[in-house]
Amino acid sequence: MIDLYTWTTPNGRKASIMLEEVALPYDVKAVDLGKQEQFSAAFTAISPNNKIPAIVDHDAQGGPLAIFESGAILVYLAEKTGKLLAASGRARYKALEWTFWQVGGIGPMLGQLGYFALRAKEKSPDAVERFTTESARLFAVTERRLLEAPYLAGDDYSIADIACYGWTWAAATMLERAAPEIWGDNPSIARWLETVGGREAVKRGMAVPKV
Ligand SMILES: N[C@@H](CCC(=O)N[C@@H](CS)C(=O)NCC(=O)O)C(=O)O
Repeated sequence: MIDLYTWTTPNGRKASIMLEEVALPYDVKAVDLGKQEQFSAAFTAISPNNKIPAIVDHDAQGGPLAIFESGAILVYLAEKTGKLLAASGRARYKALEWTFWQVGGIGPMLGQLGYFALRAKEKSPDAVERFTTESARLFAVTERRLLEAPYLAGDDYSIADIACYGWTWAAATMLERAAPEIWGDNPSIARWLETVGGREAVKRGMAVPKV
């Protein structure tokens, strides 16, 4: 059995979508970020960076294994099950490339945009401008990629699509209406959101955790 430590955020949902896709049984441990539960001693022992998602695989070789960072979790679960990441060759590196592009780009930039535009006590037009421009650029990259290929890694659905789905869905839902000048016109992203969002495993993963 795998324990999944998560909350109602796009990063957390990468792990729950993946667990649903590969059909491994898992136990959800909700970490309420609003109550600062990510800083508890018990969670710090599992996720030393105090962020969700994290997993503990009680059936790992050599005994229970704790893993934090969504990219590492996606690769681990793909390799454990032999699903959604090619074992070798070009397809593997395309999937890793777009997965880590998400972890280093879309996640942090959208996270900072959300903070400076919505939650910061002092408004910083420079910071809002910086993260708005970078977010728009990243979605233009996504749109171009999905114009040339059905999925981010190429012909096949992979961990790269799982990494990007939650953040892209959240951005499309919020920015398309609130700030169309940031979101732009993205027909290929819209097609991909419908395809990926229509998967039963994705629907189930997006509903985790139940709060
Ligand atoms: N690079 C990390 C980012 C994880 C992350 O930012 N998690 C957020 C929720 S979406 C979190 O736990 N925030 C709590 C905090 O910052 O205190 C990953 O991809 O797993």
